[in-house]
Formats: sequence, C-alpha cells, structure tokens
Amino acid sequence: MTSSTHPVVDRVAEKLAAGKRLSQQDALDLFDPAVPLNQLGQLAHEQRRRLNGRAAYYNINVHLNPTNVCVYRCVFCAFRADLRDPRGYVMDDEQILARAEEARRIGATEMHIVGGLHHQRKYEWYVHLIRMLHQAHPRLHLKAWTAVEIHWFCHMTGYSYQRVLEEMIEAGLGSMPGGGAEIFHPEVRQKICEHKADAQCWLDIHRTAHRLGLRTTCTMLYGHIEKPHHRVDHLFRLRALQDETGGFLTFIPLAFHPENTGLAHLKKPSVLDDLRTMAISRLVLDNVPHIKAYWVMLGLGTAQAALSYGADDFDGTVRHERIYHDAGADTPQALDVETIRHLIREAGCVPIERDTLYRRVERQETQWQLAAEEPDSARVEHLASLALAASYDG
Ligand code: V47
Repeated sequence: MTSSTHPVVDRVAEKLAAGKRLSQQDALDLFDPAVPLNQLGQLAHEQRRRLNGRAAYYNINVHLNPTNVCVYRCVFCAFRADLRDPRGYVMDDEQILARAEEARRIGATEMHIVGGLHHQRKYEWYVHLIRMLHQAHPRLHLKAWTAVEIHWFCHMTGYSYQRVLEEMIEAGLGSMPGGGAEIFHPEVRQKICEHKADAQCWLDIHRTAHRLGLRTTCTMLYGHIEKPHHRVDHLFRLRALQDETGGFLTFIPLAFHPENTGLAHLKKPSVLDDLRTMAISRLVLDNVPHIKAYWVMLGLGTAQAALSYGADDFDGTVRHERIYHDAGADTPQALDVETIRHLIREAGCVPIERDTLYRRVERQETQWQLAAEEPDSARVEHLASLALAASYDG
C-alpha cells in the first residue's frame, strides 16, 4: 500500500502482513464509507488470492422447499404462508421424487432442502423426506434443514440436538445449510424473528453438527434494520465457533430483499454495501475457507464483481429457488453451466465445478453442455450415465 491509502486500510494491511487478526474495532472502522471501497477490496482480494488463488467455484444444484407453511412470522420473509393462505403448499412424495429425478437428469450433485415449519407435519415426515430421497438417489448430496428447523424438530419431539442430527444423518443427510442465522444480536433478532431459535441455539446446533462430522455453511442477513456493529458482532460469533470446530465450509452474506415482506418500506442494500460487506467478511472470517457470492440475491453483475472483493464461490445452477424470488429477486430462475463459467471467466477467475464438500468434479465437457438444454429421453439416459461416471479428485 502507498502512503495515499486510508489510515484504517494501512493499519489493517500492517496487521495482515504481520499475520495478526482483525479486531472488532478494525471491522467496524472498515464499515465507515469514508474508507475507500477499492482499497478495502484490494485487501480482501489479496486474502482471497492467498486462500483460493484465482479459482471460483460453482456447483450443479437444485433447491427443494417442501412446504412454505410456517409457524413463524419473520418480518423479512416473503416465502412463508399460513395454513389456509391460498399461497400455502405442501409437496407430496411424488412431487418431491420428481424434483430429485430432475436433479439426476441435469447431473446435479446437490439438493438444497429448506422450508417452513409446518405445525401439522410431524418430525417423522421430515426424516422420511430425507430417507426417501437418499434411498432413491444415494449419490445426490442432501444439504438440508437449517439450525432453525433442527431446533423446531427438537421442540416438537423433546429430543436433543444430537439425537435429531444423528437420526437425520442415518436417514441420509449430507450437510447443513447456513440459513436462519439472520443477525444474532438480540437487539435486532427480537425485532425481525422474535420467536425462532436464538443465537445461542443456532450456534449450539452447528457446534453439535460439526462434532458429529457434518460440514455446514453460515450466513448473515444484512441490509435491513441492523447497524454495522450488529454485523460485526455476528461475524465475530461465527469466527469464534469456527476457531473451536473448523466445521464451516463457506460464509454467505445474504442481502435483504424487501419486496412482499413486513419491511417492504426499506430499500435493498446498495451494490457498494454488498461489496463492502463481502470484503469485510473475507477479512474477518480468516478461518472460513470460502466466501460465497450468491448470484440469486446479489444479481449477476454484483456477484461477478464480488469475485474481486473476497468471494471465491458463485453457488450453483440453482433451480426452483423461492425464498428470494418471492421477495422480488429479479435474477433468473436458473443459470446453465456455460453461462456460469462465462460469468466467472469474464470476472478474471477460473471456473471450477465442485461438489458440496468442495471436491472437484471432473466431467466430460459435453455433460454440462447437454445439461444446459432441456433433455429429451435419449439425452436423459446419456446424462444419467455420464453423471454416474463423474469422478471426484478430492
Ligand atoms: O435464513 C429470507 C434469508 C435464508 C429473505 O447454505 C432472505 O449455501 C433476503 O440460507 N431477503 C435462507 N434474504 C437461504 C439461505 C442460503 C441461501 C443460499 C445458499 C445457502 C448455503 C444458504 O434466506 C434465510 C434468510 O436469512 N432470507 N427472506 C429476504 N426477503
């Protein structure tokens, strides 16, 4: 850095060069808009290059939200519905298996499953879904249930976190997504999702999952009523747990989308805020291997730029995403692999297909070209055989 850099950037750069970690005060200072974004971005990019080189990871995945009926009324959520709401739905086994069959057809390696907490569905239904999907498609990685859902299952049954997680693992659970973290700080949490699992529960469930050998991701929902110090508090709680367990694979900053929510009067965070938050996350979470630019919520251009502000993961092809699209995300419903690879290359990075656990997926090139198209029956068989042949080098 030259002497024209901002003093906070100089200070943080010196710390990083000396192998020291950022303090909460450093992170808070970096949220000051007076700290030039390009200088902050350069620090984050250096950190990203050190950890992940020029790689930008993506996967072929599908989403499944088995129900949107939910007992909670989180003010930021446009997805949830009441039982008698015409928007409310519950998928049956046939529909769910059809979704998994579609995943197989397109060569997906992951199904990301989250949904509402339906008070008329028993815990056994949630275990059944995992078992049924795993038995039908044992090679499809099931990344399922946020800590908030696990907490609800424990509430319904009286079981411990460990017991529920062990039963889910036995049924076929492969890992857990990082949703439900929102903002940990009680000043904010009580206002945006008063009744659901608090910070301690969320962290304890991930701690238990890590102890049982599950890898998980973690998130932060930003750009609503929280202040920079709440974001900093959130990031440092995640860093502390990661110091303890090392079980988080990826951090995903989630930009708030206000449309159709109880906070519809708010503006969504600016691109500058998105990039600043991404960069600070990369610098603070020095122990989390990957930072995801979730294109669905950031938009394609911002997600591309984020690859130079600390992010090294683009998420996936994503089909059937509802949580963001119900809240007004204007991004496409899905991206084909060729488009993702092009976007990553255009951002100056090297596209690498990964599975959920970041093992590299090697395919014959034609496989993802075919996966981009709506397959006819002959292609379906061809794709299925290629998917079986897909090998991991990790
Ligand atoms: O917990 C809900 C957020 C999360 C809105 O683990 C909203 O790889 C913005 O966690 N505007 C669920 N955000 C999604 C999630 C996720 C997404 C992608 C990848 C991974 C991963 C996890 O979505 C919720 C909440 O924080 N959310 N409503 C909204 N209106």
